[in-house]
Amino acid sequence: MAELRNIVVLTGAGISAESGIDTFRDAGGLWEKHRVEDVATPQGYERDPALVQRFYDARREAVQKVAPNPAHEALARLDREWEGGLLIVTQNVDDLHERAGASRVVHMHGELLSALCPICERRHHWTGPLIDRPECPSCEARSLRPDVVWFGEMPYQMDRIYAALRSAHLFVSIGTSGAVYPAAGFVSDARELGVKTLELNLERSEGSHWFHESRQGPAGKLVPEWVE
Ligand code: BV8
Repeated sequence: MAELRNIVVLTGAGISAESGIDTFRDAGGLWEKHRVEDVATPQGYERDPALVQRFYDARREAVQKVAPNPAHEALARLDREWEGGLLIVTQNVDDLHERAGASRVVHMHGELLSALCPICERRHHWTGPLIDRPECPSCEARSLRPDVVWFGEMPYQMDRIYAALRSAHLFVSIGTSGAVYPAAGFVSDARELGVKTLELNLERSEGSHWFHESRQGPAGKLVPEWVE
């Protein structure tokens, strides 16, 4: 791997599965019989804010009770030791990459432990519930929402992500079904740029055919093996 200089890693819910966080495929529809596409939309929030706040309050509470797994730890080791360029682009809204020690991380779909004030547009580190409509610490408006990117909203830091893909030599996708865009399109973007592509996933995904190489297995086993 020494000859490769810049790496972009994309992670999805599958990398956190072995930490005990349900993936969307497993939890999809299980949570109060709602699909993530229904509760993770501005329309869903408009329609029933309490339902959506409860959905995120429950996940914000749960994420603070689990720990990073060997896959997060291996990526954090790569982050510390790799002298070349590295960007971990995660679709996940948990903080397990950071808690494992990674720092070159971008949360393109936002973060559970952050609350966004739609009035003053400031973000606040947030560990408690939002259901009780707490005041924004900056402007005191009582409209804080989860700081996550819902369907139909623009993912965060897309310019930075595409710049990293343009200068990458290797694109590795870990634990994602390839069901949600624009993240699911990164592999074809990378291929068009001549970037080597590798998929590490429990099973073949919707995008497996795009990858030069696709390995199946649990991230807790495949990621440490790949990082070594
Ligand atoms: C956008 C945050 C453009 C919240 C999420 C109509 C209108 C508008 C947009 C669209 C539209 N139709 C389509 C779109 C685009 C849309 C989209 O892609 N829809 C899909 C349903 C077709 N995308 C968007 O809307 C995005 N925005 O396009 O904006 C735009 C342009 C200009 C101006 C404005 C806008 C925004 C999408 C972000 C949605 N938010 N999350 C929250 O988390 O609650 S998406 C959410 O679901 C996750 O973040 C994640 O991205 C996605 C689920 O994907 P995965 O992470 O892959 O999880 P999944 O469960 O699916 O798969 C898990 C995988 O792990 C599996 O493959 C499994 O095999 C594997 N696995 C399991 N265990 C393990 C394992 N692997 C390894 N080891 C294990 N142990």
